[in-house]
Amino acid sequence: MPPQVQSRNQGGARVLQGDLSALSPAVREFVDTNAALCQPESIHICDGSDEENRAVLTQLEEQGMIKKLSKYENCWLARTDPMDVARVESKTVIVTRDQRDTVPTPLGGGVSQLGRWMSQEEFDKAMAQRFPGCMKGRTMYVIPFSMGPVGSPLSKIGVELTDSPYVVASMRVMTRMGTSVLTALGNGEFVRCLHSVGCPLPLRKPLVNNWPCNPEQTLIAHIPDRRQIISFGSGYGGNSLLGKKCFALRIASRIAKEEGWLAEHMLILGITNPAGEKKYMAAAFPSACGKTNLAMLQPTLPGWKVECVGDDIAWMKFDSEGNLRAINPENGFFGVAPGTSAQTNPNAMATVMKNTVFTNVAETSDGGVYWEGMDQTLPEGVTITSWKNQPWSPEDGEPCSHPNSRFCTPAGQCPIIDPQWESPEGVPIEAIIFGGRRPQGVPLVYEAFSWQHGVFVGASMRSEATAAAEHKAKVIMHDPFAMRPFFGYNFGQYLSHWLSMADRPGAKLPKIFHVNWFRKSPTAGFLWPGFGDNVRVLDWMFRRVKGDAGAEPSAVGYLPCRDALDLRGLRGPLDLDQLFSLDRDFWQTEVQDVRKYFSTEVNVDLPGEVARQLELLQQRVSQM
Ligand code: TSX
Ligand code: MN
Repeated sequence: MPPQVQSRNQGGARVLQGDLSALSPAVREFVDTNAALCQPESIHICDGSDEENRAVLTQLEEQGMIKKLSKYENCWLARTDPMDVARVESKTVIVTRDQRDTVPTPLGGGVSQLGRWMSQEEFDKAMAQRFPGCMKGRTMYVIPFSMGPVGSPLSKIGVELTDSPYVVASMRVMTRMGTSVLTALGNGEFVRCLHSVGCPLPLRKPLVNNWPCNPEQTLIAHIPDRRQIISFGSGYGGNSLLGKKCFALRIASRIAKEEGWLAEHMLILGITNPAGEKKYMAAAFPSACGKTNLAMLQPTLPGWKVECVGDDIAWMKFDSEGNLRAINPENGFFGVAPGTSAQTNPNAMATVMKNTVFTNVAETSDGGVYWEGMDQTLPEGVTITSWKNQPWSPEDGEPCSHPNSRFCTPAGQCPIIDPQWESPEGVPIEAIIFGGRRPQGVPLVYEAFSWQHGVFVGASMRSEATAAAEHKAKVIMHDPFAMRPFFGYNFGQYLSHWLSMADRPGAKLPKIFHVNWFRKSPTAGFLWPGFGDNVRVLDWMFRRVKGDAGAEPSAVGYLPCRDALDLRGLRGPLDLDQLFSLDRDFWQTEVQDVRKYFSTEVNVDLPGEVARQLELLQQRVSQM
């Protein structure tokens, strides 16, 4: 037994792995303070090794939290408490001195849709109600992690304290984690992340599915001024893997504003044309638009190649040459499983065949996984167990997998991972794509007239979303920059920050585009085949960036000239007129809806330039 196994911290917690005295004074102080508060039985400083990972997975298996999937290599299935299956927006808050530093004040005094503010006093009370003794009988894991390649000038370091071994296993996939991060940190700054499932031992009531959580007391709080994230009561996804939405979007967007860069909810892809020229693009889509599918696209046009840098988050900064350099701060994909298939995303399917933690998907009797839209005919005699751990058949009427079920899988395993995906200087972004799921009115693609117009296009983003289970109707929701749940500060100030990029001397501003793969004909179905054929749209953007594709101005932006889209080899007929048609009534209504949204939700914090872009759009529409 190594000597440190005997050691205890000041509060009496046994140190199971690692050496507290080897931590930097600031990390040590962070661990000691929170161990004293949460009173864990033991402390484990994560080193990120394979042996540690095996031990954590074995422990999870013994606790009945995960199950080995015999059909694959090192793959696991977790079933959560059905009360803990998604991010909880209503319980996610940002703590600042003034409410206006977090959210604009809605006109008429309603509740902002652009984030939730909590006062320091209210937060202190909430903290004192939840954290004292919350880790009793459990191990507190210390997870040093890097968002971005270890040592990259664009990367940032965090330390997450958690009582969930599921979080340890997931953070090892989603971030760079362990001893190398502590070395890179030295005595530098880090984001302080504290997480507890909120179930001290002995339990006050029995667990559901062996999944500890405390839904009544769930709270996910961010204190950007102190670079702190404090999460209680949920073990799931973005609520507990604090490097992802909490750090890489909410806290990072605040840091980015201060430091002059951008932290965005964007995929990053590399695209190579048949001549071997390569460009990088970043794209923001609301949920249910197939962002991960686009990030891993298999092009149908001969000679084209798409490679994946990231599927969810981009950190972007102009370098000294004026190029916008982007890194993917993550190390894995935490993707929605349902809808992923060999047809829609063969590269994702290949990625998840090993070293993957699945959560809330269905299980096959031969030790595999299953979900809605997997489009896989099951071998004779193979049966399905649902995410709720019940025998399942298609006639049941309920889905076998939870609609928000996930795979958590290493990015490096993606067959088309970009050779530069871990480049410390980042990849040069030449186009930014916004998009939405718009069944009516919005053309397949258009290009913004200017950076300022592009910022307006991002601010005006809307997408069709399946509303809450109570009302089945689909509604077109506003989701500016696909960041609505993820802004780390006032959206009006965020828009000013985006606009300010145009004032940077020497900055080569990327072109900005808007796409809509989902336009429908009033009579038939989708007007665009989508998926691999989307490369035809990327090809037009690629040539626009190079300066050799035709475009004509319209009310909404530049549209491809008649012959500018490469449609060779497209199967089936295509109604280009309908796909690109602009209807004056539709766009007048759209302008009114966006105007109403800006004035109620952004109110006095709306930058004058964005208001001006709305006026310009209205004028162009009225002249259609
Ligand atoms: O991901 C999608 N993409 C982007 C792909 C790179 N999806 C799935 C959305 C749910 C997450 C799409 N669905 C896309 C798309 O481009 N387009 C559509 C709509 C569509 C669906 C089915 C067909 C066509 C369009 N089928 C046939 O044409 C046979
Ligand atoms: Mn996302």
